[in-house]
Amino acid sequence: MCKKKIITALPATILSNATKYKDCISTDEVLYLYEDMILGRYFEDMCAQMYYRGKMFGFVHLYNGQEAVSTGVIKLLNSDDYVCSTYRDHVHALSKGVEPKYIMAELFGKETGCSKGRGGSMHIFSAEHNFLGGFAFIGEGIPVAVGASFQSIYKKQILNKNTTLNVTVCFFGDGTTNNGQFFECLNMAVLWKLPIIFVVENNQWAIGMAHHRSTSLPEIHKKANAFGLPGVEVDGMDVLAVRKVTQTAIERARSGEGPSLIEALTYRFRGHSLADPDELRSRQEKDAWLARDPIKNFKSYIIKNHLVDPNILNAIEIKVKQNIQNSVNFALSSPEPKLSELKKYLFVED
Ligand SMILES: Cc1ncc(C[n+]2csc(CCOP(=O)(O)OP(=O)(O)O)c2C)c(N)n1
Ligand SMILES: [Mg+2]
Repeated sequence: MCKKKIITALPATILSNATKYKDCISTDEVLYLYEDMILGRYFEDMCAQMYYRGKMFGFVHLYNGQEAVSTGVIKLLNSDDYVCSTYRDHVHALSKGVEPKYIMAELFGKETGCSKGRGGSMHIFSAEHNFLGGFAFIGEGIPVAVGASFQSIYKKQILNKNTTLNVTVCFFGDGTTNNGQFFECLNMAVLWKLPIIFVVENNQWAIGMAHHRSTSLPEIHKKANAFGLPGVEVDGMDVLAVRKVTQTAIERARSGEGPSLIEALTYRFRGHSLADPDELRSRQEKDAWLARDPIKNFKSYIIKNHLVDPNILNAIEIKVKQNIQNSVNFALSSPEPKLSELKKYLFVED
């Protein structure tokens, strides 16, 4: 029988690397990153409240604990770059610039939601932001993201459109890397030198299955070697470390050199979904990761290094809370979709 292993620490090489990334960052960048992380955390906390008050239906998977990954990666993208998410998608959409009120309204099933209230939590979508979704099936987004990156390169190289090569970022979890689409898509991405970045958010668990019990080689980044693309491991609780490795991957993709894989080691602070009592993970393991909270750590780093006046951080927190309250009010006061229009968006209309 497999012995229970508690994953509490990151590899020493990762931890020692992380501090050296924290060198040159401007005050504006610090504030930009901090605000995005706070937005993600407060938004999800509000979702939990609203879910338990019966305002949302179906499964709702929250992102608490993983904010450094979304912020560290997406905040480096151009607005017309693509992001493909999973069912844990609210915060990726927020980082990509989808307004919280449209996501909240979607979660409430309202007509004003970003998917017109027909999608819900697992199907956040915004064509305007090149945010490709929101997918309930694991691994479903990977081929979609490969398709998006294929059209980018096709436009530039075959249709000779003289545009900047768009980059696609595809997020998925550790458990998903045991699915076939992952391997098939790494193969195609390398073969066609696609401008795509595969970001594995290794939060150590796939619902109640511990990562090391379900996979042949728990160091996922090493699987990239088999297909010939760079695979790097990063401390996913350190926004600056994530940002640093993403910069390299974006430069590679944008210049036509091809795909990269980033494995971000992280942890979800809540159960798999809001319906999960979260009884399978040990207290000891949870506490070890909670002590590495990416937002608290980034805040104390900012304060310790006198990067920003703490009052400014407090003001950001108040502003974000107000924004989220406004989003709830917007969602509450928005209309339901009309029953007669239930099938309205199933097919493209002429
Ligand atoms: C194709 C498919 N098989 C099984 C499931 C059931 N399922 C939902 S979430 C999940 C675990 C995914 O874990 P991981 O990829 O690590 O993502 P995380 O939830 O940790 O973010 C599974 C197996 C599914 N949604 N789709
Ligand atoms: Mg996982």
